Amino acid sequence: MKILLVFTTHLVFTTLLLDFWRHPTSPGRLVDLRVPFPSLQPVKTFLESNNISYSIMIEDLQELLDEEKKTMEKSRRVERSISTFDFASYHTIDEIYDWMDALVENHPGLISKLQIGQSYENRSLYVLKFSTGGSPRPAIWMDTGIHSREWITQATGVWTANKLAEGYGQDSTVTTILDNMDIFLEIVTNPDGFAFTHSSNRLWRKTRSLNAGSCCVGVDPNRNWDAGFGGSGSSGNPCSETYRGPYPHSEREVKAIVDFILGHGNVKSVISIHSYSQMLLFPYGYKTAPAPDHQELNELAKKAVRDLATLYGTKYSYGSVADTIYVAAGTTIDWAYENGVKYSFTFELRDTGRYGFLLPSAQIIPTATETWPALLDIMLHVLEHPY
Ligand code: INF
Ligand code: ZN
Repeated sequence: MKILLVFTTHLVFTTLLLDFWRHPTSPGRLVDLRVPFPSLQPVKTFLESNNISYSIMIEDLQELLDEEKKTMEKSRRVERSISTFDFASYHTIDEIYDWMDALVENHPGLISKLQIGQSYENRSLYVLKFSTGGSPRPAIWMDTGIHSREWITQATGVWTANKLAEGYGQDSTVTTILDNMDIFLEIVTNPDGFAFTHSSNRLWRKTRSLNAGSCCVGVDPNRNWDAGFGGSGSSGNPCSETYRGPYPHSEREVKAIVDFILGHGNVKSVISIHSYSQMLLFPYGYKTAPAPDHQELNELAKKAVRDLATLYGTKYSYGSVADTIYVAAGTTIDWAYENGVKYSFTFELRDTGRYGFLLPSAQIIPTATETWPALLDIMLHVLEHPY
């Protein structure tokens, strides 16, 4: 009976073009599902006849998409007229890349821009380097937007870069951190996907590489890493949102980071930022065994989410990926951890599904602001626990 239900579920869900925003984990856990209008009635019937309870979080997605577009256009007009950058608005890749150049120009002694490679569609992969000298200092790696539709993450990356730039020499914590460590921040980690979310499909998650023998495009760049590659929680089907790719590091966007981190040789922390679900996660994801540093990472995560909540009361859960969400093979933080980066974390930023990936831009600054103390907790801990 159970097997039959799983089987029919799969059949129903694939033919109805359903999009899991939050994936099914263990039985009894929540899932978030985007349902195309023509599939609405069949889905309701299916759920009701199987006694599966549900509630509607977003009545009309198109309304939110239209709203988001309108808000962006309005902000763009204001920015043009007074030539400034609006941190409370979502931006295109060109706008973000231009802003990065201006930031570097305004902080020449602190920030530089590195190009670590090119995307599948030949866009530049840029990393902001925050450094006060003496390389190779112990370093923190941060990336946002590896899943392109998670727009709150690139926006938080921009805000955080600005906060670091303004904080050095002003804020004692930032100054201490940057007097002793370097920070590398890749804001648009999946530029092809990001451009595609602006041009064609706001909800695109994967890269944009073509898959041999399939008409489906893209690889999940958070299943493409060489850590338990090919294991459960990743798919071998190019049409899946969690397609792992043909081999580890097949994606240029992933390989560029691998080469950078290994080439640097002194990266002590990797912080990979996703949305949504309000979680702070650490290894492992590809297996349920606790990481050798589980206790220390767990304590640090606990402190970070407590400090995050002090601003607006935003509640985060925390723990290993496998314990907290699901087993997922081939992820960034497992690769980093297995390659000697002890302090490897993934944030899942706001919200818990009310808006999901379409978080209103009014929440950009509150989200980035509350995340900041959690980031500082991790960085300070790294500084105080050299290894
Ligand atoms: N969800 C998880 C995913 O990639 C995030 C994650 C992070 C899983 C780290 C495993 C390890 O499936 C999202 N939403 O992408 O952000
Ligand atoms: Zn993600």
